[in-house]
Amino acid sequence: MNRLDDRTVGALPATVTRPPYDRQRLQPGIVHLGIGAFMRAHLAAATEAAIAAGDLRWGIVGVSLRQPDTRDALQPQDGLYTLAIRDADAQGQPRQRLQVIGAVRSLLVAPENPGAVLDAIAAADTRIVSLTVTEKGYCHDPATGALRLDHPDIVHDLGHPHTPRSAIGMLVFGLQRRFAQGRGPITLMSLDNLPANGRVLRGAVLRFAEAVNPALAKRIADECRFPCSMVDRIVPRTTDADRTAVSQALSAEDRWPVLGEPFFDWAVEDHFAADRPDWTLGGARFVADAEPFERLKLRMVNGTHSSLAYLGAMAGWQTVDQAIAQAPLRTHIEALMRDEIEPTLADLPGLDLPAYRANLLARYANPALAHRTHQIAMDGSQKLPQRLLGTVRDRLARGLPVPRMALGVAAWMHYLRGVDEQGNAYAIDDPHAADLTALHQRTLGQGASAAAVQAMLSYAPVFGDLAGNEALAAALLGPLQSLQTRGVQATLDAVNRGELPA
Ligand code: CS2
Repeated sequence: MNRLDDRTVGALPATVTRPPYDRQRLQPGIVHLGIGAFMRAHLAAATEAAIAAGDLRWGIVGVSLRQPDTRDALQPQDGLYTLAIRDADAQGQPRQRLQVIGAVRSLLVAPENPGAVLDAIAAADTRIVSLTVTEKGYCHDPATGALRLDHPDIVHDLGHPHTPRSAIGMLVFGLQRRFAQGRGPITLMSLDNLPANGRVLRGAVLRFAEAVNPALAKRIADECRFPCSMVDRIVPRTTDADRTAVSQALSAEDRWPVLGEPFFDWAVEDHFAADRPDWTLGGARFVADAEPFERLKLRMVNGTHSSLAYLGAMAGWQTVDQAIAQAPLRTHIEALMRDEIEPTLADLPGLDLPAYRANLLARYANPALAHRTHQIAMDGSQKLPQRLLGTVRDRLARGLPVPRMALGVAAWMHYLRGVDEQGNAYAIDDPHAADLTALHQRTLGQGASAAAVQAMLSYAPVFGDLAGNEALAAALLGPLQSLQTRGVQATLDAVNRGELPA
């Protein structure tokens, strides 16, 4: 089978959408740090639409921060890859729509050549540096959002201006190079699932720059822009079976296609230092303030996703569609949104919350994605604060009960025991895994008790000022005891019957 590349792309089956422009004329305009599956199914797809409409100034320089595997797969394909949009037809049969994306113009692997990344940030053509580096890539304290100057990567980077390894170090030393070369202003755009992601990025960059040189920090603050945005598309990890299925459908080998749902949303603040692509052509919306959109998405989508993932993974429900097909879990997730999350959301003009909720349940039921609950369960320490604990704080401050929110938090704590209800062991994939599993063993591992719950709540990087909170501790104890003794299914039934009030 031929490999997908610039030569073979013209011969693909007519049903496959491909770049309708001359890729030789594509100029670089965006440097993207963290060229994983999510970015390739989201930012690159929206940028492709702008390029396809004739604006050839927005080719993407994709940077991998750790592994060479994306570059190794895509470079021999001239940067081309397939986006497979998957859902089910009217009969419930899985189907896919294939599009070959041409927006990725070149690929870099930061550890092999950090200087090339700094040069790309400094390059005259670059007007936007975007990031999908996951929550932990910001090297911040998840509970407060502040950059940790004691983070090992940050400590390393402050001493190695030519060979930084964190995204924050690369940005600051890249900008230093850019200013030294007299290049124009630039936008730094986070696309990660963090509240006020632009402000978190700005805070981290400025704090690092301050430590390098206060004048550099001032210049960045004056000249760079950091728009916040809300991004939404479910993108499961690509499996070897997906590689084979997509390659067969193309009749050409694609070593790294990405999969996504049809749903796409991106609300981005129109706050750029220089120009930007017209991403509305790919389904984006430019907004004045992304915060209400972020809060809606982080709490409704990611908050319920994480709750579902911990409960599902413990019960042995391997994928999101399998989990949401369990009636007690579906009842719980729907009521969690309606009764506990939605009352904490501000009114968004034109937003129909019941319709949003119903659509989200339908997205979870998509049988063609096979999105694994353990994948979503990873990095819980980085995710819980903005996904679950913000809602918990808001409700507790208003004296409102949190029985269903507490079940999600309890499920995360319970998940730390590292073995599901069928007795299958799994690794805790989390930057704080060592601390958290040790804490779990000393506390909840000895049986759920009021003291054990308080000890878990005093884990400051996750819970911050919630340590010692009596109302939350009380709400967690019942679900934890029930999860430990009766399991997920019976606990869901009890919560759905209102038997575990909090
Ligand atoms: C998921 C998200 O992996 C996870 O933690 O909750 O990646 C989720 O699929 C996206 O944010 C949806 O937009």
